Amino acid sequence: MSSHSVEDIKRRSAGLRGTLAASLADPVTGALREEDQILIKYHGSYQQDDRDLREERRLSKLEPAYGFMIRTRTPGGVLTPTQWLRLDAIASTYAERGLRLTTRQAVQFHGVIKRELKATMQAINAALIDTLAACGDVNRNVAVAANPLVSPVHAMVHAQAAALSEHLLPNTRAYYELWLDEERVAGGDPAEEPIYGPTYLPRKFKIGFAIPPINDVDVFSQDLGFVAQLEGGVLTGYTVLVGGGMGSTHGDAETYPRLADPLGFIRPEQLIPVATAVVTAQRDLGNREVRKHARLKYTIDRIGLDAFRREVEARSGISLAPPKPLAFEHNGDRFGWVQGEDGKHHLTLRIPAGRVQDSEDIPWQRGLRAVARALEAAGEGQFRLTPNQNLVIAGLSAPLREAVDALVAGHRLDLFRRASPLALNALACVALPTCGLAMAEAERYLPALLATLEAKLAQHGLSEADIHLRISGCPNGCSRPYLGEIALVGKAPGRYNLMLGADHRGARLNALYRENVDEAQLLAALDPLLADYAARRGVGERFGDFLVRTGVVRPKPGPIPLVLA
Ligand code: SRM
Ligand code: SF4
Repeated sequence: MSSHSVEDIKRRSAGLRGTLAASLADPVTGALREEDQILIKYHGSYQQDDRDLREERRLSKLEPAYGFMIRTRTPGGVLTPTQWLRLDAIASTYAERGLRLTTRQAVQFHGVIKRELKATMQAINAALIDTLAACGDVNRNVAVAANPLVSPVHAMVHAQAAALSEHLLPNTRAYYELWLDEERVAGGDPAEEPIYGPTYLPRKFKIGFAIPPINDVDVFSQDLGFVAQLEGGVLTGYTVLVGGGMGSTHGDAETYPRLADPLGFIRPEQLIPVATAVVTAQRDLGNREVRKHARLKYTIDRIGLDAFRREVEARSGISLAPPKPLAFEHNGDRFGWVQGEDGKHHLTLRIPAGRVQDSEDIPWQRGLRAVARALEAAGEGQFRLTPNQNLVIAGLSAPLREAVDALVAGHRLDLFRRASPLALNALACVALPTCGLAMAEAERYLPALLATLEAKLAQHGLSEADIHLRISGCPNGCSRPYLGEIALVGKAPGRYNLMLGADHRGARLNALYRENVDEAQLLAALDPLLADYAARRGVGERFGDFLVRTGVVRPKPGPIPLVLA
């Protein structure tokens, strides 16, 4: 849909209401009216159809098998055990394929049918979780480092991130009227949208908080990133980054992944005014003519970083101090038990592609239900979703740790003890059958791809090599593939662009190495590179760094000079 149409739909929507109520009530179809398909995103849901069934249904002259994806707004991915149990029950009652933990610390449900959407939304809200602004041209779920080691700082940063998430919510009551039966105030909304205005943002907007030395949120990929600065364990402020983003379009050089640039340094109490200034600057300066060029990264490339900084300073009335050096050691998650600074125990579990669904091998959903019940009964602990589709069982006393350990082992949830480093760190987006934009498989292909690549690594004596693999079903980049040392970006069924050479800190983008390869061509391309890596790598040298040092790929330099570690 063109920018103009989307802008018009937003403007005419009466605060994101449109004709959603009528669309939902229409019993003749499982779909919504076209305009309402746009508006429902702001309520945290997407209309999709099962692509596996498309052709069969077309031939049978049936409408597509429509189903809705629902995404939670869960800043920093923090859930109580009771909330987890509620979401688990919702997945079993209304959705298909269990719960899906996302790359932005949300839970997604897939395949909810239209006539059960409202009941599902109500059940989510009854768990004190909402889905407002989880999708659409607004600020999305705020991502926060999940690193359990630094729990006191995590709690502070998480509280600020949650406050920012609330602050940036749309003001409209449409969500509460439509899903929770709130009475509409005569004459419309009591308040306008002071932050967003009548047409919201030109495009989606993403905020992430990192706590060094771990860059688990891939902070350079966010529109707006905050890197916590700690002195003696105390939060002294944030280095602000702007203009990251992953999405691109095949064959269109004017769209590209981009890493965020450092804008300046702020004190903790300056967070909300500065974030608001960045959001409103993008609201007013972002491209509303061409949606493909509407993200903040293009605004910054168009007007320049200095001009953008001046804009933010003028709007916030705050002069930004120079950015601090950023000391990241790695991105991704670290698995297994750790004892945090608070003395509590935390367990990071590997959940392949974030899919919490019982399989023949591992009863993920049943096992995590048992863990949540144990936490709930003990009255302690949290579930924390990570930005890499994994799960931290956080904040346990020693006795509860023992009980959880037994449950985890009993249900075989301790995949992190058995999986290869390659498998532990791999990310795959959802792709088929639900994603309407997928050009190739990702999540469903991941197990077979891992087995093939693990065999290839073993041939070269590289089974223990910690190589970051990411796969996306299209160039939109939902698994942040341009930050993978090896990445596959879907082009067509069974075919991918092979990208190589990102680093381990999320601070260097990879580069295109081979276009449109199938699996055989992929293995043929990787084979000599892996042989060379096995023979000539330096001590501790990562695969991505090796490929850059040896000139196999020449990625554009990122904001690396700032990264000290
Ligand atoms: Fe995404 C669109 C799934 C994180 C960039 N993304 C979609 C849609 C909604 C497809 C659509 O528009 O019809 C996908 C739904 C698939 C499904 O069936 O569930 C989808 N994105 C996801 C998730 C579930 C991937 C996952 O496997 O975990 C992630 C949900 C995040 C969340 O909880 O909010 C998800 N998407 C991302 C990320 C990574 C991140 O945010 O850290 C990116 C890259 C960062 C960025 O935004 O630049 C990302 N998604 C996109 C884009 C490209 C945006 C662009 O600037 O070009 C699209 C397409 C679009 O917006 O037009 C997209
Ligand atoms: Fe869909 Fe593409 Fe995102 Fe994968 S990267 S979930 S295929 S939009």
